[in-house]
Amino acid sequence: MSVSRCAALSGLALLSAACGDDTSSGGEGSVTFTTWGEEYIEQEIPADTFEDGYSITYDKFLVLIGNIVIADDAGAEAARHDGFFLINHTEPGTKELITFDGLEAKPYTLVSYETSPAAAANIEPVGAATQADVDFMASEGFHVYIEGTISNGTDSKTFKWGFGVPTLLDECEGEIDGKLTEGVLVTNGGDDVVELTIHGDHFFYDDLQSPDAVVRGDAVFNADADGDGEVTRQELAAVSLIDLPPDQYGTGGVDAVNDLDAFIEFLSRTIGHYRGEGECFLTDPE
Ligand SMILES: [Ca+2]
Repeated sequence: MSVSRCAALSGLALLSAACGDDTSSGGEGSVTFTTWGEEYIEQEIPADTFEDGYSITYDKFLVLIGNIVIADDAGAEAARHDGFFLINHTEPGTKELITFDGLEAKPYTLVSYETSPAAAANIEPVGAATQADVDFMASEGFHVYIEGTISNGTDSKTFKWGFGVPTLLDECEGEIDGKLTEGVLVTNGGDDVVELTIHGDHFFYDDLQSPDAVVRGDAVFNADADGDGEVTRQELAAVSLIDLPPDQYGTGGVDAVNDLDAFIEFLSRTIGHYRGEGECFLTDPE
């Protein structure tokens, strides 16, 4: 892979040995995976992020990340971690998950991970996450659990939502020093640090597939049918998408998403990213 990529970049064939990112000289390096929930989860999603002026603060943001696999362009696995890490991303800062050492120095273009429910025995709490959090996530079958507050500047509602849908984030790519890179790049003596970034605003997107989706709060805020100040998943499920404004909450080609709860459950599968804004191909694990 490095040969063809170098040749393509240089426009010259048969010069691979003189080209590239110091990956053709042999040796070994490592890859470290970290995770971060960004300011949106640590602090708030501010009103100017929302199309309709709402804002969000999170009090708890538990997410399971695991089954990390590194493979080369031919699909040969170089490293794998079977198991999940539980992170509470309201705890500030980047959390280190795992380092794979002794990898042959070369590009590995196929990197994947999961955000999926898991059994307690397969979950390792990270940082401020506790064994009680582990047992809670496992017994409920959640891959993500959030507690927070949505505010319109005057009034606020709380929410406590857990979602449990297995998701494989495959063929991840993101930018290294501004250059879009598939997977990871192991260099001799180097450590490629990959942030598996979690995006806290995705729960509030108003379209499942359009790149023009914006972040909205109105429909969620108004879903509190019994007016007790908390928006439950049951109340979200009572909101039919056809009753919302026609230019909002489009489902694209996604089937069987007819209410606001199913809509947000689908979005709960899209929170995992790669090196900040980088993305993966979302699918069901085998
Ligand atoms: Ca309520």
